[in-house]
Amino acid sequence: MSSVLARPVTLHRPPHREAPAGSTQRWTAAAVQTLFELSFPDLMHRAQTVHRENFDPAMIEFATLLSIKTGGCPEDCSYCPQAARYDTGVEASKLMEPAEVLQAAQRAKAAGATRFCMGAAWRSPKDRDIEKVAELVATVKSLGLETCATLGMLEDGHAQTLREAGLDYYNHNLDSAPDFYGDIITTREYQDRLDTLARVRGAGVKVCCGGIVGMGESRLQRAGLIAQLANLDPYPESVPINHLVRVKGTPLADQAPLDPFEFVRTIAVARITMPRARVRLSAGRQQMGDAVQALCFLAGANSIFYGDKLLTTGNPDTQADLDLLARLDLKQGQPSLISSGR
Ligand code: SAM
Ligand code: DTB
Ligand code: SF4
Repeated sequence: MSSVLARPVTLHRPPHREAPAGSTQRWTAAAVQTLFELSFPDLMHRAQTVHRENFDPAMIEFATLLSIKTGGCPEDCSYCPQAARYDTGVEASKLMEPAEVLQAAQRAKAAGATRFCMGAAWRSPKDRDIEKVAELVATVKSLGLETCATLGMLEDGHAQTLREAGLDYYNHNLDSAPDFYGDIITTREYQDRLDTLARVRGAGVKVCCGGIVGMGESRLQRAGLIAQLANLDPYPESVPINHLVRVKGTPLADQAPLDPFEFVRTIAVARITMPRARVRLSAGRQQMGDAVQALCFLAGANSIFYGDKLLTTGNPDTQADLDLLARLDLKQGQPSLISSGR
C-alpha cells in the first residue's frame, strides 16, 4: 500500500529501550494489518532492517523440545493431538523421571542445543506436579542449558518455585487473536492465558509466548494475535510462530493450507513489532520446505526447534538442519542483542 510507504518508517517504532525488550506503544490490529499489507519486498526490507539493528542476522538459536508428559489432556484445543477427546493415536503417559530427562538433555547439548524446553499436556499443573518439574528444571540447568517449560495455566506461587529451580523461560501461547479464540478452544478463556503470563512475568521468569498460524483465521486476526503479543508490556523475550501441523483426528485435520508467503509475512510482522525478541520459527518446518524456511530467516526468525521430534509430531532431521544452515551461511548460536539497537 503506497500510502503506508509514504509514511516515515519510525511510525510504529517503540521508544528506545535496553533489553529486555519493552513495548509502551499500543498496537491496534488495524495498524499491524497495515504492515501485512506492505508489498512483499517492502515488508521484507523493513523486517531485515529491524533485525539487523538488533541482532546478528546470521545467528540462529537451537532449542530442543522434550515432551515430559504426553497426551490425555482435558482441554479441547482444536489443533492439538494431545487432547484426550480426539482420536489421534497419541498415547497418554506419566511424567518422565529425572534420569530420563537428564539423558535427553545431555543428548540435546551434545547435538548443539542451547535451550531445552520441556512440555507437558496439562490444563494446569497441581502443586505436586510443579515440585516434580522443578526437580527436572534443576537437573537440566545443571548442564548449563537454558531452561524452558510449558505446563499450562499456573497458580500463584508456581512460577516462583520454577524460577528458584532455575527456570529461564515459561512458554505459554496466546495462540490466536481474542476474536478467534472461541472458534478453536472452548475449555478456557483468553483472559486465563493473560493471567498466567502476568504471573510468569511477576515471578521474574522470561516469557515465551506466540501462536499458531494457518488455523482458518483471517489476516486481520493474524494481525490481532501479533498486536496482542506486541502489546504485552514488556513484550515477550521469545515469540514462537507455529505453523499449524494438521494432525489426523483433530478438528483442524482438514484445514485448507495457508499460502506460505502469508506465513513469512507473519514472521516479518512479528520481527518489526517486537524488534528485540527472539522470533522462533516453530512447528510446521517439516512440511514447509527449505526455501520457505530460508525466507523466514530473512524475515527475521532467529530460533528453531532442533531435534527429530517436536512434542508428538515430526521435525526436520538434525543433519538436514545443519545442512540448511550451512547452505544459507547461517550459524548456530545464541543471537545476542546489539546494545545500540532499539
Ligand atoms: N498444555 C500446555 C499449553 O497448552 O500451554 C503446554 C503444551 S501445548 C502442546 C504448547 C503449544 O503447542 C500450544 O500452545 C500450541 O501453540 C502448540 N501446538 C500444539 N499443537 C499444535 C499443532 N498441531 N500445530 C502447531 N502448534 C501446535
Ligand atoms: C510452541 O510454541 N511450539 C512448541 C512448543 N511451544 C512447546 C510445540 C509445538 C507442538 C506441535 C505439535 C506436536 O508436536 O504435538
Ligand atoms: Fe492440552 Fe496444551 Fe494440547 Fe491444549 S495445547 S490440548 S492445553 S496439551
